[in-house]
This record gives sequence, C-alpha cells and structure tokens, in this order.
Amino acid sequence: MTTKRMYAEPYEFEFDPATTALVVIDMQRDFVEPGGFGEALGNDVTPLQAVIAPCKRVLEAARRSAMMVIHTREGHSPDLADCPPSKIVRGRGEKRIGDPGPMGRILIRGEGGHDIVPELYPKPGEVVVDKPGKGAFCATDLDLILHNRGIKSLIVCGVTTEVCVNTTVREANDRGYDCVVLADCVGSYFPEFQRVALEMIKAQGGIFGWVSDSKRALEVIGN
Ligand code: TIU
Repeated sequence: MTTKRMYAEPYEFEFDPATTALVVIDMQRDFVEPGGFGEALGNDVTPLQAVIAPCKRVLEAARRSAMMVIHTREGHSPDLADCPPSKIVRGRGEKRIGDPGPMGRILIRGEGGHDIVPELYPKPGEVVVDKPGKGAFCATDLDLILHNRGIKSLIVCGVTTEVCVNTTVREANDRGYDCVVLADCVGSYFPEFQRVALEMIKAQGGIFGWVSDSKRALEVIGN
C-alpha cells in the first residue's frame, strides 16, 4: 500500500492510488455547450467551459498513473421510461427533456448532446456510468463497480458543483468512500453556488468530503 497526501481543506487528503478512482461527472455537451439541457433551463453555459482544461490535465495524469477512471452521464432512454414525469415538467422552459435541440433530443442517451465533450472523451477501458438522476449512485451499478475494484477513495471533477457533484459526493460519503473535490475542476452556472457548494463539503471538519484543486492533485497523482 502506498499512501499519498494531497494538500486539501479542511486537512490533508490521504489516499492510496491503487484504491482510488477519478470520477468525472457529467462533462456532457448538454451541460457545457449552447443548445443543450443547461441552456434550456435558462443558464449561461460559458462558466462551465473553464472546467474543461483543468479536468483534462487531471484526467491525463490519472491515465498516465493507471488510476481507475470513471465518467458519468446524466440522461434518459429515448422512450423516457426512466425519467420521472416531475423532472420533465420541472423548469417550465421552452425546451424540455426529450425535445429536439441543435445537438439532438435533450438529455437523451445516444444523442449528440448527451455525450461527453471531445476534450474529455473516455478512452477504451474507462468506465462510463449512465445515470437517470443527479446522484451517480441512484439506479446505477456504480457502487458495485467500485466495490469490485476495491476502490475506497474518489477524486471528483465535473458539473455542476451544487447539483450532480454535490449529490454524488453525499451519496458516496454515506457509502463509506472518501471524496476530494477539485475546486477548479468543478463548475456551476452560479458563482455563489460554486463557492457555497464547496464550503458545504469541507465544513464541520469535512462533513462529507475534502476540497483541493488540480494543481495540488497533479503534485501527487502519478508522482
Ligand atoms: N442544472 C444543473 O445545475 N445540473 C444538472 O441538471 N445536472 C448536473 O449537475 N449534472
């Protein structure tokens, strides 16, 4: 066992790379590019694009060090059978889940907008978890996949900080995983939510996780 220590808040994050996975949450065109689900909800997607470059640096370091890499995608089957009706009507935007958009049907599996941005596209051998909800553990095999590989710690990137990242980290924490969220590798449409969502994680002595950043992570991943 090799113990690494990443500078983090509220205190150092200790992990063994052999039992750690990098989890890249929902870096899908539907959230990051114009014309997708994020914009359909009334958001300006440009703040999320800043996350791509630091995520890519961490992803490449994880690949070089042979760390387990998991990508998640939020979305639904074409018949919407796995989409709660309440989720479809929520938002009251002009465009809803399943409606046609410039990148195909919004948030539907197999459509262009549902897929991961080219810069962070999964390599063969990396796990892609399709999830119908905000949390990556809800109605997916993620816990089983992590258990089968003996994973105990998660390094978390992706979007959005206060929605799918926060929900997933809370779910992971309750299942016994130690999670560190990399602040510049997670993004929100709302600067205030970005700040507060990170504060929530590390408050109270790390109530459900740690917060660090890509620079600190790169100092220890693969070195
Ligand atoms: N709307 C919003 O902030 N996020 C989502 O709907 N999904 C994810 O965070 N992936």
